[in-house]
Parts: sequence; C-alpha cells; structure tokens
Amino acid sequence: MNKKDDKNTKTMMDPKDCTACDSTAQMITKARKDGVVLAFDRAEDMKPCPIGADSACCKNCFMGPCRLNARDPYKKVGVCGATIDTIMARNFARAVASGAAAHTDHGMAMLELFRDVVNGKILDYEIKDSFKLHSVAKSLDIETEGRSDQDISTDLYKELERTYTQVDGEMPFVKRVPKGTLETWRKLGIVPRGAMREIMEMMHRTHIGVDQHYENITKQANRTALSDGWGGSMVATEISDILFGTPSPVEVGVNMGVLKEKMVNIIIHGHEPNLFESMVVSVASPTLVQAAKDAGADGINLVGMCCSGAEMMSRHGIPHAGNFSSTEAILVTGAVDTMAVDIQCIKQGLAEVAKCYNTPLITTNTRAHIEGAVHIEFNDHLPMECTDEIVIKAISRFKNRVHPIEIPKEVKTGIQGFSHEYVQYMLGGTFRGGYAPLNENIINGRIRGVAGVVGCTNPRTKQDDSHIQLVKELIKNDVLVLLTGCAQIAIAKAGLASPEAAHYAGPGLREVCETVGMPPVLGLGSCVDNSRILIAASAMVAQGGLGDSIADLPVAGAAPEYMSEKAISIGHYFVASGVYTVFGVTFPIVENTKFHNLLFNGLEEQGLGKWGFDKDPIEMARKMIAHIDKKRKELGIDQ
Ligand code: CUV
Ligand code: SF4
Repeated sequence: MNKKDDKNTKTMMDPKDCTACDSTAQMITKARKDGVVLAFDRAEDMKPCPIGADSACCKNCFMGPCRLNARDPYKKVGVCGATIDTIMARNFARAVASGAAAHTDHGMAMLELFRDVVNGKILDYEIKDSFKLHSVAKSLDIETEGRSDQDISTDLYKELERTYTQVDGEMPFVKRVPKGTLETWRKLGIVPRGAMREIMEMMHRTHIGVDQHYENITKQANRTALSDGWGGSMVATEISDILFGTPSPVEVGVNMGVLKEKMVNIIIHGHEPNLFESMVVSVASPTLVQAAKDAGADGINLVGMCCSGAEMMSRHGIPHAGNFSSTEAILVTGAVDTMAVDIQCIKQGLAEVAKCYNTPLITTNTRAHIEGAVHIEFNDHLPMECTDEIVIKAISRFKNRVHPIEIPKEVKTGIQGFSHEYVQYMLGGTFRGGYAPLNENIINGRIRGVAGVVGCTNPRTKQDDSHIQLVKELIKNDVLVLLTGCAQIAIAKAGLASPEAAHYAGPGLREVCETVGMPPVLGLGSCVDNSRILIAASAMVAQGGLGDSIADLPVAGAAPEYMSEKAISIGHYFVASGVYTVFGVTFPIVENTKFHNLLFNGLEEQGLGKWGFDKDPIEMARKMIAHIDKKRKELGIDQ
C-alpha cells in the first residue's frame, strides 16, 4: 500500500527541490529507488482543500460542514448564521487551544515527575540543578534562605500546580512578566488564570452558538496562548532544567552522518526528556554494551531527532540526526536499529517506512500509540524496564540487519545549549556603568535587535531553505538570532551554529560575536524552550534602557516553515506578549476580513504585538528588520 504506483512516478519533485538538506535529498532518492513513499511524496499527492486552507470552512456542528467562499467572504454565512470572521476566529482559537494543550500536558507530566521525585516515590531521577531550583523558587517569591532543597521543592511544586488547576487569579509565572506588559494584559482582561480553565473555556466558547464575536473569541485565544507560554511551556522548561540540568554551551554534531554503520543505532524522537534521559543510562549499561558487542557491533550509538533531541543536544551534547521532515527519510538509511518515540510530531507514516526497513518503531507513551508500532510503555517509576527493552530490540535488529546500509556523510558541528541564564551571563550579568552588555550593544547599535526564529519544517515548502535564507539575512543586518526546535536544527545543519559563522554577520554583530566567542545564532532547545525567549525578553526589559514592556523591545519572531497547531499557539503567545511574529508557508485566514485586520493590526493597537505573513524569507526578514527599526526609533536609539 505504501509502495508508489507508477502513475505517480512521472510527477515526482526533484529531491533537491524538496529539501535544502543534502542527507535528506539523498534518502528521498534512495526511498524512490526502494519503492518507499515519504511525506514529501504524499504532500504532492494530497492537494490541500482551498476552502479549508483559508479557514473558510466550519465543522463545529452537524448542520454543516459549512463552506464559505474566500473570494467573496461576506456573501454567505453558515447554517447557524456564523460569519467568515466568526468561523476563522473559532478555527484559529481551536488551533491555539490544541497547541496550548499539547505544551501544557507535557509540562504537567514534568511537574508530576518532579512531585514524585521530591516525595521519594520516584528514585531513578533526582534534582540535578539545585542552583536553578533556588532561582526559580526565588522568582516566585518562595523563601529559599536556609531551607533544604526538599522543602523548597515541595513549595515550588504546590505553587506551580496552580499553573494548571487554578480557577481564578493570575498564574504563578505571571510574576515574571514585565510591568508594562502586565498592565496591558490586566486592562484587557487576558491575564491567564489556570491552563485547564483557559483551554476548557476556549473549547466551550468555540462550540456552536456560544461566542460569536471574533474580537471576544480572540480575547480568550490571547489568554489561552499566554497560559501556554507563561504556563505550560515555561513549567516544562524550568522543571526539566531542575531535574536534568540547565544547558550550557556544548559542541555537537548534527545531521544524518551521526549514525554509525558499525554501531547499534538508536533514535529517540519526541518531546518529553525523561524517556531520553533514561535511554542515556540504558545505553551506558555494561551488560547491554557487552550484548551489543557480542552481536558484532562496536557499541551503541544514541542520537536524537526533533524536540527531545534538541533538548538532549542542548543539555548533554547528544548528537542530533535531523528535524521533522527527516524522520521518515532517516529510516531509509537502513542503519536505524530502533526508533523510539513518545509524544507530538510523530508521523504515523513512520510505521510503514519502518516496516520497509525492518526497523522496530516503538511507542512509549500512554497518550500516543501507533497502529503497527510496538508499544512498550514508559513508566517514570520503573523507567529502565522500557529503555532497556528498547536497547535489546535494537541489538537484535542489528544482528539481523538485512538491508544494505547507506548513511549520508554530512555532519556539521556547532555550539548549542544557550539557556536564557547563559545568554544573560554571556551578554548581561554585570552592569557596566549604564546598562547590561546586551542592552548596551543594542542601544549603541552594534546589535540592531533580536529575532526568535522557531518552528517546524513542512513538506509543503523546501525543507530548511526558508530558515537558512531568513537567518542569513537577519544576521547580515546585525540582528542576533535565537533559535529553537526544528529551526535550530535546520540552522545547525547549514553550519551557522559555529563561531566561524560570524563572518556571515554584519560588522556590529560580528564584533560582538568575536569578542564573546559565540556564534551569531543561539540555539535554546525545544519548542517548550521558547519560554526561554520570553524570559530573556523580560530580562532585557528589566535591565533597563529599552522601555517597560516587551512590546517596546526591538525584537521580532518568525516561524517560516511551521506546520503544527503548537506553532500557532507559540506564535500567538508571542503576539499577545508584545512581539511582531511572522509566519511562512501558509496562514489560515482570508485577507481583507475583520478578523485578519484584528490579528495583523488591531492587536498592536491594543498594546500587544501583531501577526505577519510572508512566503518569501527575504521579504520576511525585511519586515522583521523594519519592525525592529521602528521600535529603535520609538526608543530614540536610531542614531
Ligand atoms: Ni516541538 S512542533 S515539528 S518537533 S518545531 Fe519541530 Fe518541535 Fe514543530 Fe514539532
Ligand atoms: Fe455551520 Fe454554524 Fe455548524 Fe459551523 S457551527 S458547521 S457554521 S452551522
């Protein structure tokens, strides 16, 4: 079924047009030779519905689905009378709710793990970063002086649980929001209460016959998205740092060349770091290493993909094999002895491709099973039962390898692991007379501004290409770039994460990079680690000289190749936090409508940020730089 039929062969896109990643292109070619279909080919085969692409379709009740005409959006309404603005706002808000739910549920799983580590029910993990524990506790006004880690942790757990369960009041991390930003939120009534409440209310309000004013729907979408950025995601990041260590710069190799022909190759792909952390322990077990050697291997090679891969790369320097669009392609090497996954961004198509190469695909999370995959449940209380089993499956597949191996050679080394603490330490920390060095460098114009480039890759556009073009254009114009997720991997594969890449930067940024010895792009980790960008932005406001709200900062955000609802939630929490955020590929909206005008202008008039859209990465950079320059002018630092 997965084999391509002949009629498709003629129309197939050149692999070089599918991706800017040579390894992935090589594997697309091999897959076609092997008769294996990948997402790139399915994307060609699957024409998006134009009405759905514009978000002009509603299926929120069973009087519909109702399809409106994007060319004449106000001509028709749904059976219930819903207008194009109501329909688009509801669809958008539900994407925010789903994305926020994903990050929030991930954060909650981390918090539960933390709780059981603290109360002694889980013994396989521990608090690795007591310094971070203290700093997070202090940021929430929890007393730390003279208290044990145990006591501080107990209080921190209780406090952070409110992120989820609180029904009224303000979420704990709202304490970190700059004064000006918080005032705007309070005035607008969008300070998030508790994530469960915000997501529940969002789902309720988008049900047929409830909230039918696009402005009011968007107001709750703001609140829901903020409960992700300053709630679920931030909890996931901070708790993971406390349990597993705060990242600091580390040199690491990225791309498919990190696979080793003579070793047992295991890929972990997903989002929650606990599975991966335990895998690190399992692959170091002398018994299992011996078993691998007995099977004829030189050893066990553990590598990551996607977001948990990005986290492990940042925290521990574990090699990273590629981003979202490469997860099926890498199986085509024949060298993957097991791929184990947990949650989010795991294509169901992996099961079929894995079968073609005899690679066990193992699901591990109770929330995410895949038909055709082997499910070995991961249990925080007995983690090694699952991870040892994964290694055993991999060794046995190594022993019985039947497919010829073809591993692309590309590996690029660069520096990863820039936590917000490290960015501050490197570019901030001590005040020199006036402002901290990052702010000083922005004020004196060496650094024109800061851009966050984040998000997925998407087979509807050439993989990595927009990320690379956008980032090169930004750094050339002295914009310091912060990266997370699949964007970070795209840029690492392009060799831009090494300090030598400073020669792509404009003269001001290059000087800063050379002085500090840093690359012109700073990789912060996974999608939930976008919360690090929020914290860094808050620190910039706190250090002075750049206004009193995030909306005042000369910063901008982009997700040029996004595909997930999580990306919509992330984009929207940046917008609601005051950041101009530009997306590429496609935007689920009809232009020249009231809802479009609200997202792209109206929110900024309310004192928040605003959305932008451009398919062309250079145009996108131009828009971001123009916004940065506008903010510089408003701050009076546009000399
Ligand atoms: Ni959470 S959400 S494709 S793995 S960045 Fe990568 Fe990242 Fe998008 Fe998914
Ligand atoms: Fe149609 Fe209204 Fe039902 Fe949507 S909610 S499907 S617009 S009738």
